Amino acid sequence: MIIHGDLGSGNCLKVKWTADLCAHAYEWRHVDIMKGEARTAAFAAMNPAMQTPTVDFGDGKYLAQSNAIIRYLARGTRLLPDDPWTQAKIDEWLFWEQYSHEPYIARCRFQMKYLGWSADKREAWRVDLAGKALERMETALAGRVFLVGDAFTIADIALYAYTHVAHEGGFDLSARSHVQAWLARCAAELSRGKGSAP
Ligand SMILES: N[C@@H](CCC(=O)N[C@@H](CS)C(=O)NCC(=O)O)C(=O)O
Repeated sequence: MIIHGDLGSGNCLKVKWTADLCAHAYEWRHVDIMKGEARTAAFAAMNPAMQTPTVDFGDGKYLAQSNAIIRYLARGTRLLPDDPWTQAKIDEWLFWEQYSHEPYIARCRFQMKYLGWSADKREAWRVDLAGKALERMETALAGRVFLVGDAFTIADIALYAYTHVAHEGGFDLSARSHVQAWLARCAAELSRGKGSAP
């Protein structure tokens, strides 16, 4: 399996972390999107959306969309328990992350970290929605250890990806104690090492 991605991208890191925890063998191929390396005909042949992460499974099968990829890689492991209701609650977070979190927090981070914008150049509406997303997480994590059930799952991986670097998008997490404690728990899980998920 070849993972095409950039280690500076939260969407790509979700895939690396999941592959590592599940002990999937892979080759990492760096794609520099700032140099247009995802906008080539060769890349489009793998993923017509021309985005990273894209995974080449080596048998003519390609998969894109970070949350679809981690869902596929984590099947049969503790990161995606078999129980249908648990999976549905995980999916709820995965869809929410892509529609109500990533477009605001990750985009502000991209503007500041990659385009060199100052915090005040960010669009006010986007900053507002990013704040609402972080507030939703703070509320959801009050009295909880992880986002779904009592255990670390791909829901946590998906949300950790851009929440742990929210400060790079100009967001201050210091007043969000539940999010901060959860980030530390996620970091500990991610550092448990290759193959710890099954
Ligand atoms: N919804 C997609 C978003 C992927 C995405 O936006 N990828 C960015 C990097 S984080 C990218 O490859 N952009 C290349 C481009 O737009 O040219 C996912 O979750 O994988």
